[in-house]
Amino acid sequence: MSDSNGKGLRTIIIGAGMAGLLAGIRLKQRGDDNFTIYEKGDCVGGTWRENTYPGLTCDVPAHAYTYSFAYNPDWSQFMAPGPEIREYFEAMANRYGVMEHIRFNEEVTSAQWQDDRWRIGTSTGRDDEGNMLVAATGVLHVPNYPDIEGVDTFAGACFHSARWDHSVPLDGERIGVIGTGSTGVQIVSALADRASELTHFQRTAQWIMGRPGVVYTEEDKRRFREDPALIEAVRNNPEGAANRDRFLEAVINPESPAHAELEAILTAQLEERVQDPVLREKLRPNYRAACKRLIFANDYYDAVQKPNVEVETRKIARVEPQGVRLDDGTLVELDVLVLATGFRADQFVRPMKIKGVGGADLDDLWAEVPRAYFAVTVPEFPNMVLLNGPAGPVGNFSLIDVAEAQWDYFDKLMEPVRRGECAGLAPTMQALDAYDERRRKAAAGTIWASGCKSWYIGGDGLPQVWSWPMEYFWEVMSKPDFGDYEKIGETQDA
Ligand code: NA7
Repeated sequence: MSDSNGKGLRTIIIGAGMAGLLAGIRLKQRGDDNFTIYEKGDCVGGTWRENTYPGLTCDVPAHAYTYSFAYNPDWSQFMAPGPEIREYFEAMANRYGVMEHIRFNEEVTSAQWQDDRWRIGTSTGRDDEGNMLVAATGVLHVPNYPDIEGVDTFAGACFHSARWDHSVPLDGERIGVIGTGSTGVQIVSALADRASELTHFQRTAQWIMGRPGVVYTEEDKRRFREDPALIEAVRNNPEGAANRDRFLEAVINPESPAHAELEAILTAQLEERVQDPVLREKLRPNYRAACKRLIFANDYYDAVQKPNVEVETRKIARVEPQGVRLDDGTLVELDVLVLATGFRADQFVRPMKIKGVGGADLDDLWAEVPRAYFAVTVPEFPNMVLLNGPAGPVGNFSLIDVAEAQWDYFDKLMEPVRRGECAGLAPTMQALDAYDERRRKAAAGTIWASGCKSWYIGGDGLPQVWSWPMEYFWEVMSKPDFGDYEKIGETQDA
């Protein structure tokens, strides 16, 4: 039972990455200590804990990839390296007193809405219960292993980019990298000067945008520390905002002048920066710009023009103990093989088993594709919020801003529950269906649906990405429409 301000209510948070920590911090800030964060790993950081590959860099400017309430004047670069971001989250977990709420090395394996509350089971056999369930499990956390014959027969070291084996020597080795997403591009850029021979196996060429390689000096950091308005200026830089707006226009409306301009900029960069016409044609995508998530890199074109680096576009036939056999019979001999082959982006909270009202199974509702009302809540799964959940704004923006808006929405949504008016709130199925129909229509008209393969595309063949202007997202997140929600369990002590 809750008291009138909901202090008796308990929150279970799944995941101690950026979004799970945010939920914990926000609860602490409202004076609520009644929560536990379950984390399957042994430290905080989520994607920045799992990914430790050489060259790991966030593709959003560091001062924008920062909690709105905790600026960091010490970012070393305009785009921060992964380890620094993980340290930032660790510092935040300590600063806001969230660390002691985290149970590490404990994975939530099941969650069930029963007797007007969530009951969860964990990998250590613990049972716990709470009134609210925050699924902050991240989007890209289940590695996609390629179905290439013979991968397990390779005699050297072979690992997925998100399972980097730091015991494996890289200097002077013959290294192969499969995959040309943002990860593969960053790894190749970082290893070009270290490998004796580096082969980048490319199935699909990528559109690549140069990014500022600005390194902040101690003097810059001192100025950021003394004058937070300078940080604001980076976060709200009108040129950056204008570029973002133009980019959004380009992806939502592929026939717009903004898209033509984007494609012209990317094409000019390719032509100016890659000298060898044969290599240039290998690197030229045969689909429209930004159909796949745009890659930001300032050193990839330089890396692949080094004499020890090869972009290999011939098809991979299989992997053999000595290396990669191409389908024309050539063997590329390797010591190390990195699988930068992406993630299964449709998993979200899965493989966890989640059951809602009356035993409703999330796997059933998500059989074709994960669905959530405005990307945050799910019918029959009361008081459950998905932070950075299905079809949210994942395209080249700060997911921190997105998670903060989603948390604020959930916080407002839970007011009737905190007041004791009901045990739970979930959107109606009608509301989800109506939203989803609009979403599908909008998604079908975006650049992401223009005919390339990418992790944005879901089981229904449509992009699982927010397909309207961001203003609309901020607007719908600013205030829940309670008319689309139903109360579950009119109990409590109101
Ligand atoms: P991505 O962007 O999903 O890229 C995966 C890459 O792996 C992509 O180039 C794929 O080629 C390639 N791939 C996957 N399977 C195979 C097989 N079987 N053979 C050859 N190539 C294959 O994942 P990333 O980790 O790079 O980036 C994910 C996100 O993390 C990124 O968008 C940022 O948000 C950060 P394809 O293009 O499908 O031909």
